Amino acid sequence: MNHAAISWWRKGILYQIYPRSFQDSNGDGIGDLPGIIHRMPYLFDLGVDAVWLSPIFPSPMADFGYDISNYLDVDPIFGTLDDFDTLVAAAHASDLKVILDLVPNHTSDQHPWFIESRGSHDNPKRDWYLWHEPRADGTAPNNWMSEFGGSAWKYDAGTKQYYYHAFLREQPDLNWRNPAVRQAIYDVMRFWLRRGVDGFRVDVLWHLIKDAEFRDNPPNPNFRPGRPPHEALLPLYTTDRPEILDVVTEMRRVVDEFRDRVLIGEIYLPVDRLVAYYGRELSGAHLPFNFALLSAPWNARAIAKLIDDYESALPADAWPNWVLGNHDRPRVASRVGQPQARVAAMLLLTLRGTPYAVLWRRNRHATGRYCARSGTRSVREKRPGDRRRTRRLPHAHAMECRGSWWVHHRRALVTVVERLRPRECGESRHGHPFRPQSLSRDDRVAKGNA
Ligand SMILES: [Ca+2]
Repeated sequence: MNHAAISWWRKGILYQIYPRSFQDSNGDGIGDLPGIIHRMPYLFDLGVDAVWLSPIFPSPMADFGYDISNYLDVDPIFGTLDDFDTLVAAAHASDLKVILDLVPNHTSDQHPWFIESRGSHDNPKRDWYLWHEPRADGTAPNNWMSEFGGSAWKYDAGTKQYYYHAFLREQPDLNWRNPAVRQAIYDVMRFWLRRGVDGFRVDVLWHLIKDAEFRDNPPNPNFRPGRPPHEALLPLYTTDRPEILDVVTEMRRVVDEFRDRVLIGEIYLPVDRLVAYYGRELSGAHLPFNFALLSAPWNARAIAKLIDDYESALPADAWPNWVLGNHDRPRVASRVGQPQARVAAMLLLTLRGTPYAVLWRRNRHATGRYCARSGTRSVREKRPGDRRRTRRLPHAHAMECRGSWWVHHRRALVTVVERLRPRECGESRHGHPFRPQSLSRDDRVAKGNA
């Protein structure tokens, strides 16, 4: 392989910034774009190749910025468009790429599009969202459930119809079957691409298209009590509909209107379905997130099978990727223990493909499973099953590392494990040299059970 020719997103290291918590510049206690600009030398010093900014757009913050009320501006708490332009210029001056979060599945209920849409049945924007008549008894149109618990339908007394929201009721889903909606979001993408952004991480990409007939989702025979309530149903008619692949292809075309940009998809699906998002002849996402490691049983045989299955399922020439953790999930060390977390880092960085790892900064408020400020846990306790309230950790930020097979792994290992691990683990940088540990104990257990 000619490593000089491969794309930056295959060989680079990407650093995820949670702007709210990264660096405050004006003393209001909230991180902002000037703060990120101020910390550019730190990013250069880390040696990362790209930064991914979690949402910076105007938002009522019902879901920490994943409820957007204006796609074409910067929320005043983060700064201004001028600040953003300065950030991109400063980054590019040092060959650092900038990736934005794109949230196309839903807007805020305060977005002008939705305010218009809910105004009347004949408003031109009415069909931009998913409105439906109640059933004869006045109840919700079907059994679809919000990922945050309860019905996914919210009754609007003004127009006597329900609207669909896969997440919070303050996040009405856009109607991606409407061509005008597609063009509007594609124009949003172009707006930021023209400003110089190097790509997008697309939020809940597999959610965009819902069943045209609004059929009930079937019960999940494997549902276990204690799991989030929406898992009682299989999301057959609410996610991963066949038409989504046309949308992904269209998004890729928009990205390809500009040189050397990347399209990354957030997609939680089994491997066999996930790989479809690379698109026909790789016309889809460059990198559909492979989250399989997040839920894999932590033993060598299971992981080996997972790797084999994924590699076998990949389309020809598709570039693999592996996610060991992200901002939505508990720390890997909380799941497998600190010693195995180091094994996991070694595994991640030596697998073929682009690795993603979140290294939560050590926080003295961390408790139990979550390395986050103390408030996070109490939010979770207040809203059982409300995953996103917990997932958006306002005071934590994450390191994602990316590297291409072989050439950059050593660099990634040095950067991630040696430089950041001591802060992550709260250990002396010099007191605990990196010592990989084998999976043999789990392997023995597996053999013993065989
Ligand atoms: Ca601030």
